[in-house]
Amino acid sequence: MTNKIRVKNSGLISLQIFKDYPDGNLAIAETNKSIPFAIKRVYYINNLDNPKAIRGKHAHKKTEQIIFCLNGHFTLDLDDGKTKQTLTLRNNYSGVLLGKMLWHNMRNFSKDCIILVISNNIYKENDYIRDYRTFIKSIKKSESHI
Ligand code: T46
Repeated sequence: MTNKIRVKNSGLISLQIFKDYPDGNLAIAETNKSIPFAIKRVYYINNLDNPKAIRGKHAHKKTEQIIFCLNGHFTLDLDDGKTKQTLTLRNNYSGVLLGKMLWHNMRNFSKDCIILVISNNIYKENDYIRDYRTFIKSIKKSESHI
């Protein structure tokens, strides 16, 4: 994965790791240490057997999340309304911040892919923008208020 994220409201987040080779590695996601917000929700996505699946296809109005690939790999498309960037996430100890108003798609999953997401908010469907034209309109509207 690149260490240069060009889209707004994103960035790489590295977990603290204890490497006990060959007895395993221990990675820690702790609020106000590696994780820059108070964690309210954790969910994971597995059984990604459909090679044509595209997940995400939305932005969040306020919720901030960090997405990790715990196993396998997948492609993450990011779009802040101006800049677009595509990353490949592989099983490692760095995640990508999905800040507010950042359109994201996940696709091209390996069959063994496991995605972990840490969120600063409980699930609220009204925090999602699931229509791309509405997302672009909201970005333009917020820019006109600056
Ligand atoms: C995101 C990406 C990275 C709930 O009821 N509670 C939850 O906490 C979540 C995450 C989902 N759901 C329901 C809503 C849908 O009926 O589960 C169903 C599947 O969710 P969705 O289609 O939004 O899944 P993804 O993979 O497209 O998106 C998910 C998160 O929803 C989203 O916030 O940023 O992962």
